[in-house]
Amino acid sequence: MTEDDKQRQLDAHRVDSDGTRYTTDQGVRVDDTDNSLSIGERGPTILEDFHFREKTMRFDHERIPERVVHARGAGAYGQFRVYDDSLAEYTVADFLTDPSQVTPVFVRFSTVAGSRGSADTVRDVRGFATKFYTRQGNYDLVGNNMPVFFIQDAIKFADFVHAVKPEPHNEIPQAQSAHDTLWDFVQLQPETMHMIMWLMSDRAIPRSYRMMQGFGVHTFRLVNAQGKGTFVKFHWRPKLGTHSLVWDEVLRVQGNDPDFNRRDLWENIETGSYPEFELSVQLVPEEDEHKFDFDLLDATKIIPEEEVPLRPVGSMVLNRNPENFFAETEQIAFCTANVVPGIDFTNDPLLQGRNFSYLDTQLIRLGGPNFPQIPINRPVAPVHNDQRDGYHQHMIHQSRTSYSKNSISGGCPMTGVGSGDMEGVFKHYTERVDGNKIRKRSPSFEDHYSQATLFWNSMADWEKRHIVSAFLFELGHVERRSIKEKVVEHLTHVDQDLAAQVAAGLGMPAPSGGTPNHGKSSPALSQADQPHDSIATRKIAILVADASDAGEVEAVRQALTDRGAICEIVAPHEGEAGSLTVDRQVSAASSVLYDAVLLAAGQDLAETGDAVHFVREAFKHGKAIGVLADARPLLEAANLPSDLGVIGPDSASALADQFAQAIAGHRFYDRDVAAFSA
Ligand code: HDE
Repeated sequence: MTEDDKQRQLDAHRVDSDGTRYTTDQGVRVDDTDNSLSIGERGPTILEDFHFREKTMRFDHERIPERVVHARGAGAYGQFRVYDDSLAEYTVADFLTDPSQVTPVFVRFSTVAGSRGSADTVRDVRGFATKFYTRQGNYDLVGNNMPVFFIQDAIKFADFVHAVKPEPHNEIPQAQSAHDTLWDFVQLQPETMHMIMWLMSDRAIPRSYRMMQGFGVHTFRLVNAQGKGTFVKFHWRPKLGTHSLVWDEVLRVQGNDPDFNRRDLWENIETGSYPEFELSVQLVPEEDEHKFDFDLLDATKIIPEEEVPLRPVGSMVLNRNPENFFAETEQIAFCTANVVPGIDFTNDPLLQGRNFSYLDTQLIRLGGPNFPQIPINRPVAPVHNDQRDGYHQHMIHQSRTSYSKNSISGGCPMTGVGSGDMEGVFKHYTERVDGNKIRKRSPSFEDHYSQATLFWNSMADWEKRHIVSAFLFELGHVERRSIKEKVVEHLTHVDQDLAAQVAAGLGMPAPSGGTPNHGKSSPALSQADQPHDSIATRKIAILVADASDAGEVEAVRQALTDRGAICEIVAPHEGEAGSLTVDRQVSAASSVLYDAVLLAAGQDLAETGDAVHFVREAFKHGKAIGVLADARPLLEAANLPSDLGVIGPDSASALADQFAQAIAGHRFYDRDVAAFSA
C-alpha cells in the first residue's frame, strides 16, 4: 500500500454534488427545500413533511463534542520519506528504514486551551500530531511544539486542564493562561516549572505552524529484529526556521485575523509553498538509561542536544489541504497507542496514561467504536479481525464466524502465531518489571528546577526580556497576591535575577533564598540559534500612493519575490495606484499581518494617519522597514526613535539585498521600543 492507495481510499468516499439532483437521505428526489409542507398557504406545518423533519434532524445533530483539549486546529496531508536505511540497526519499522517508501501522512496543528472557535495566536502550547499511514498500520506521533510537559503523571492531567481552561463560575478567560486557577496549579505543582519557562517564552506564540519545531516529548523505544530496544526522542525541525510573533502583535492579530495560523497554513499549501519538516531522533542505548542527571521517563525533562546529538532521518512535506474541514480535520482521531512494529513505549507514567485516554476520548467524540472506519482514520494496511457491529458499522462482514480460534472459516483471520507467519507482526517489547503496587513518584523525578534554569541560561538577552514580560503579563492578571508570591519563590530556584525582575514588576521586595544557578546552558534551545537565512513565504507590505515610482517598487518587489517572499501592495484606496494594482486599502490592512514593510510613497502617505500608524506599529514589533528614496517624508512623519533594521532611504538597487537580509533576520528585538507607542 502506498500514498496512491490512501488517495484511492479517500477518493472512494468523495461525494461531489456537481450536476446532481437534490434528494433525501433515502435517495428520493426533492421538489422544493425552501417551503415546508403546510395546510394552505398560511396554515400549520404538518408532521408528514419527511423532508423538513430529516433536514432539521440532521442540522440539530451536526455538532460533535469538540476535543476536550486541542479543540482548535488545522490540518494538512503530506508525505514522509526516510533518507536511508541506517535506522534498520535499531528498528523494524518499515517506514523508518525503507527509503523507497513514500508514507502518506495527515498532520493536525492545534492550540490547547481554547475552544474550537478561539483565536489562533494565543499564548499556548501548539499540538503537532502526525498520523503516518504506513504499510504496517497507522503510526501516530502525537507531539507538541515544546519538548516537555507540565506534569509527570497522567493522573494529574484532568487537574491541569481544569486549571488552565476558563474558570468554572463564569467561563472566563477564553484561551488564556493568565488567570488565577492556572497559576494556583503552578504554584502548588513545581514540576510545572520547566514547561512554564517554555510557555512564557516566544515558543508559545509561533509566527506560523510552518515555522515551529515539533517534539514527541516522551522517551519512546525503537525495537530491532533481534528484539533489542533503544530509547528514542523524536524531533521535527521546520525548513523555514523557528520564528515567533511578539506579544503586543499577538494581541492585535487576534482581532485582525483570528484564523492567522490556520489561514497561513492553508494559503501556503494552496500556492504551492509546501511546509517541510525534518524528522530527527536522539538515540540512547538501553545500557545508558541511568547515565543522565534526570530520569528518561520524566516528561518534564529534555535530553540536551549537546549530550545526545540529533540525528536527521527523514523529511515530511505537507502538500495538500483537506477538502472538508469536518470530515478530515475534525474527525481525525489520534492515539499515542497507535504504534507499528519497531516502535514501542517506555514506562513514562504520562505516556502510559495517554495510551488509555486517547482511545477513550474518541469513543465519546466520534460516537462509538467504529471511528477507525471513518475515511481519514482508515489505515492503508488491510484490516481484518473479529471485532464487529457497534454504532455506524460500515463493513458488511462476509465471514460466518466472529471469533477466534474457529474452524468454520478456516481459522481466519489468522494471528501471527496461528498462521506461523510472523512477518510484520507487532511484538511487544519484552521487559522485566518487578515491584510493589504503590502510588508513589520515583525520587528520580524530584528535581523540578535544574532544566528550567538550563532553559533560562540558554536564552538570548531579548528572549530573557520577553520571558520576564510574559511572567508580568500573566501574573498581572492573577488576583490573589499569595499565588504571585509563591510563583516568585519558585523562580528563585530557577534564577535569582529572573525572580528579582518579576518581583520588581509585581511590586514585591527582592526575593532572598533560592538555589544558586548551575551555570549550564544548551545553545540549541535558543531561537536566536535557529536558521535565519530565508525570506521564503514572508509577507511584505509595500506602502504606495498614486505618485509612487512604479519602476522602483517593481524592482524591490522582484528582488523579494525571487527569494520566495510574498508582497502585497497597500495604498490609500483600492484599484490602481499609478500603474500598480492595489491588493489592500491601507485602512483595511494592518501591519501585524505582515513580516516587514517597504515604504514606497512620500508626502501623500505622510499625511495619512493610518499609514503613519502602520509604519510605527511595524517598527514597534521589530520588523524590517525598507525605505525607497522618495519615501523620506513618510519615514520622517513616522518619527522612529532609532534606525536599527530601517534600511534606506535609498534606491531600489541599493537597498534590495540589505532589506532582504534584514527580513531573514526576522525581527530587530534590540530596538528600544519600551517607551514607544504606535
Ligand atoms: Fe494530549 N490529549 N494528553 N498531550 N494531545 C488529547 O485526545 C492527554 C499530552 C496532544 O490534533 C485528547 O483526541 C492526556 C502531551 C495533541 O487531534 C486527549 C495527557 C502531549 C493532541 C488527550 C496528555 C499531548 C492531544 C483530546 C497527559 C504532547 C491533539 C482530544 C497524560 C506530547 C491531537 C483527543 C489532535 C489531544 C489526553 C498530554 C499532545 C483527551 C491524558 C504530553 C497534539 O485524549
